[in-house]
Amino acid sequence: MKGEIATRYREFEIPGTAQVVEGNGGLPKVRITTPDVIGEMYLHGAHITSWKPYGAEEVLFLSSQSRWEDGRAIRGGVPICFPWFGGKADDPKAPAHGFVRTKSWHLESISEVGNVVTVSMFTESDETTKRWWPAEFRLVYRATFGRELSLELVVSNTGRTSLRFEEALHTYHRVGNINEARLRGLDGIQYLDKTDSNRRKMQQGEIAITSETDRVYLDTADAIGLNDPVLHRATHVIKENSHTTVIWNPWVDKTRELSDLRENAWTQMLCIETSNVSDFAVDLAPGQQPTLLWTSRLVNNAQ
Ligand code: TA6
Repeated sequence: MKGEIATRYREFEIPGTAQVVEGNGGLPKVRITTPDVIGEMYLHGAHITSWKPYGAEEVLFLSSQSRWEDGRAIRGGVPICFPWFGGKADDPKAPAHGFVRTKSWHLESISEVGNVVTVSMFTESDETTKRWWPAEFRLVYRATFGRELSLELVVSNTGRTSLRFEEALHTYHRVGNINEARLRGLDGIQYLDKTDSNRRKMQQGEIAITSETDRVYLDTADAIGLNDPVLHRATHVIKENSHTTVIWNPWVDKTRELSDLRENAWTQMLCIETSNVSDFAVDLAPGQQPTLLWTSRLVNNAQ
């Protein structure tokens, strides 16, 4: 298996910088190593599982109990939710958060400029996707690894009819201790509280996580600052063409319900999800291709 993956993807290799190797569960992953950054991205779900800018600790949370198999989502890193977010409104049997995070994507290219590496992957409609969603589409995802991590998700409507979808980059940020972490950038923004029957509420001031938190912040394009006094750093999340931000921490009980999260994992993770969901689902005419842009940069020792 090992040799087979390396052989199969040899044409994409950049010696000493980027290789496709066998990852967890035998799944192929792109491993990136430059003087500026270390990173990992699986073809399974085009799923980024590691981003470590030079001199910094791992930025992304990855569950030690994650599943690594076709048809299952990786727990942690950056799952891509598409074409619906959460449950599918008209089909309770449909997979949560859509189907692109549980399928293998195609590797399109790996390129390097200076110490910055861009990996491009794509997936498109097929017999399996049409079982759940009749649309014709193509997704291209470009991930640029450097001292910043930049992600571009380009959705194309390759069919003849208009389509509507939701999308999210469901990023799991690693924190030193969730009780100490603080989020800025959503003050005065309305949100739907999924832990309280989707009641509409207003955010006041910065966010401290003190219980299960599952909120969809609406009509916001603002940058987010995650302050982490335990890891002595702040992470800035900047976005474009995204009108909602989801904030999630499962806390104690919900963590117990999730078999791919260990007992106290909730203390070390916080999801900040750049998205277009709920009232901000995207309508796409044939031939159109909007790009969801997400960039994160670390500011060490911000405290
Ligand atoms: O983004 C928050 C959320 O929608 C929560 O409701 C929670 O279910 C979480 O996603 C994880 O979903 P998953 O399907 O990965 O277990």
